[in-house]
Amino acid sequence: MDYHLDEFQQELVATAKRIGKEKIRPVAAELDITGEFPWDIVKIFADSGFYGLWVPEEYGGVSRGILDLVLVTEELSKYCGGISLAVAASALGTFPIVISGNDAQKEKYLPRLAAGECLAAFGLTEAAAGSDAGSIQTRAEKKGDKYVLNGAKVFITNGGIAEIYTIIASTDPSKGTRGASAFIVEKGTPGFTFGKKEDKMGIRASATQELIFEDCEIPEENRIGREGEGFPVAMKTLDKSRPGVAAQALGIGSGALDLAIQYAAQREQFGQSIIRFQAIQTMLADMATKVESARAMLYATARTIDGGSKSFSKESAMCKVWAADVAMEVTTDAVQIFGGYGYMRDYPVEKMMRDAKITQIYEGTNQIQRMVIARHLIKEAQRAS
Ligand code: COS
Repeated sequence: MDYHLDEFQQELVATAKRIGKEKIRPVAAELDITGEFPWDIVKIFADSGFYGLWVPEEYGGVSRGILDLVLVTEELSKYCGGISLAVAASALGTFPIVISGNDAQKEKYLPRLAAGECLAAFGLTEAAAGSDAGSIQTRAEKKGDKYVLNGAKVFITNGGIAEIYTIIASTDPSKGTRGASAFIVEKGTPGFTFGKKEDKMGIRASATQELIFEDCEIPEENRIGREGEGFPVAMKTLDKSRPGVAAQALGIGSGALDLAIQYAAQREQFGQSIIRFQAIQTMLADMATKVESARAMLYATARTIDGGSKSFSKESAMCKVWAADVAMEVTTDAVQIFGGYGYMRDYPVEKMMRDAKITQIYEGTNQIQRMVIARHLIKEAQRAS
């Protein structure tokens, strides 16, 4: 399908494809084993201008938008769903500042982030606050012109390797979701350390680590938005970042489809290549149809956001839920087409299946996305009646 990308976007995709082929593909399997973070590739992402895409021009970016982020993430994820996260997770960590930060915060942090001189990470999830994000326990207590943070955040993508962290903490536990606030915390701040480094099923080239705050003092000027606005800041951030997860899922699924087609064309059984069998053709046709529908919905959502729509939670949840489910189905089918070889680590499709799984879980499980969608449907129906 021709999505009529502009010249800048076509260039962007071509650049991401080149990096994917030349730099990511040769190391993806090895980093999947070692779990090493690919700093050399991040440098290439930075030099290619990827980190400036979602940052306004006046703060060192290029004022592009979600569609550009999605295109880059999709393309890179065809080669490795873990390495591509070094881009998308920094976008997630930067969005609270872009969306709700004041001028001083934007001036201080965005130029470095846009240049890719450092990465960002987003800290919401806690051991006992996953889907129920409103029940966070990390406390930010106001003391004079400072906040003192105590608590821990788990499963943080870019944890340990990012320099800038946007953290949601409770400033008033009695108020629940209305008592949370958002903060910028820099790596190296006394009282801010890193805990458990996760050993994951997939996306193993992406760093995932616990953040620990022990009497960590943050200046008041690092609070994003007003006190009590942290939960809406987090939700608005996720509305914008979930298409990035959809793009990661789409790239993984699309990459697995390409490999399955190539393999089916060359693998011979019963005296002919297996792509000539209707059973395989039907599988490939279904896989391709699902991938294209995920892409169409994702690009439409990204254009809705970039076009300036005020409310897009439902669309964002829809494209995330659909692309993630498609990625899981398509990568599983790709392993099936590869047969016994697909199950072995010598071929890349089993990694894709492992990488795809996380997209149904993080940035809100697919069950939570369906809840968000249903809540919107109910509200829309009430408005219409
Ligand atoms: N944009 C702006 N504000 C929003 C919002 C959005 N998309 N979604 C909710 N809010 C506001 C609500 O309007 C409400 O404000 P008021 O108290 O002023 O009415 C407040 O936030 C609380 O919303 P709600 O009542 O819907 O909160 P719930 O506790 O029911 O939780 C879900 C809502 C489940 C959707 C939320 O907790 C969630 O997204 N969970 C998944 C978390 C997640 O994605 N984690 C991944 C970690 S980050 S990688």
